Amino acid sequence: WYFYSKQQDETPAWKKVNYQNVYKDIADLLEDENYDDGSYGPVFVRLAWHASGTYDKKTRTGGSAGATIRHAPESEHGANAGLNVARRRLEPLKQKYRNISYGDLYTLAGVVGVQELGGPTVQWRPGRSDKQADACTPDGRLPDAAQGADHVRDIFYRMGFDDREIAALVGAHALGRCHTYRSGFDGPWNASPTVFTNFFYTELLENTWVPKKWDGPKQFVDKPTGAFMMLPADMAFKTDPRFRTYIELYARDQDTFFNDFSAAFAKLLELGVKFPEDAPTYRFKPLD
Ligand code: HIF
Repeated sequence: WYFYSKQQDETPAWKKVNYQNVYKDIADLLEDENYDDGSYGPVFVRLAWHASGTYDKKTRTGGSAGATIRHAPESEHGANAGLNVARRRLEPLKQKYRNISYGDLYTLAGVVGVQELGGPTVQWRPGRSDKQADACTPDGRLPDAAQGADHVRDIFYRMGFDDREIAALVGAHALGRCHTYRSGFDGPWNASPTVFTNFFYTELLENTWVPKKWDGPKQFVDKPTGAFMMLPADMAFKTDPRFRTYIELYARDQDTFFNDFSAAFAKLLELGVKFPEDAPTYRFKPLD
């Protein structure tokens, strides 16, 4: 058996994956004219964030390392409603690249979503190793959209972010939309939900937002058209004076937003991950 074990391949699984190829294959999965606004990019970004945003810096639990978001009960937490759609879309790539971990696949899908929809490049490292269901985090670690600035701070400070980083992250709500059958909320934040822009900030500041008249949960719509929405938690960035300083900055300076978002999103995807020492940092080129 000594002989046999000597001949075993000792290369760790994460080193056997060509991540540039995975990037390209994820990018090829984005477009689908029959899905939502035509792209899986936004829901991939949400998957990457919800896989990572369970991190608690005090207990050093949660985060993307174990990809516990794919297991019940975490997969069934209310905040994660609808993310099975994103995981199912990515599953063929897990089969194709057997050596990639789910944690790496889900976070890389978030990078692809941001970059291929026109956002900044986001540094990314491989080497997360998956955990089983017993490592699932308790419910309640992701933000409740019905609440305000104090709650948003509680949640993101727990992960280790400061006000500027939180304000930079929230710009991702330029992407995608709310679905009544997932969160109960309804509608996109702006007119181009499949393009990464600083429109979250410009729309938030420039529009008059009024409570939507409906039977659903409290949310806001823009006054002239009613076509766009804000969550109560989004509105907190306009009313809270310390958040508002950064909202104004990112509304007038898209480059600063892109730089700050890139750094904060990369940090989010790495929360709680112990990378192998020789894990390289990638900066993938967006495809043409
Ligand atoms: Fe979201 N977010 N998010 N979010 N989110 C939703 C959708 C998206 C919050 C709540 C919601 C972030 C922070 C917060 C994206 C990305 C990010 C929805 C609607 C809710 C309710 C889900 C649905 O019905 O499909 C709250 C309360 C947050 C704290 C402020 C991050 C910064 C903005 C961290 C982030 O990156 C994306 C993308 C979507 C769109 C998903 C889609 O399917 O289109």
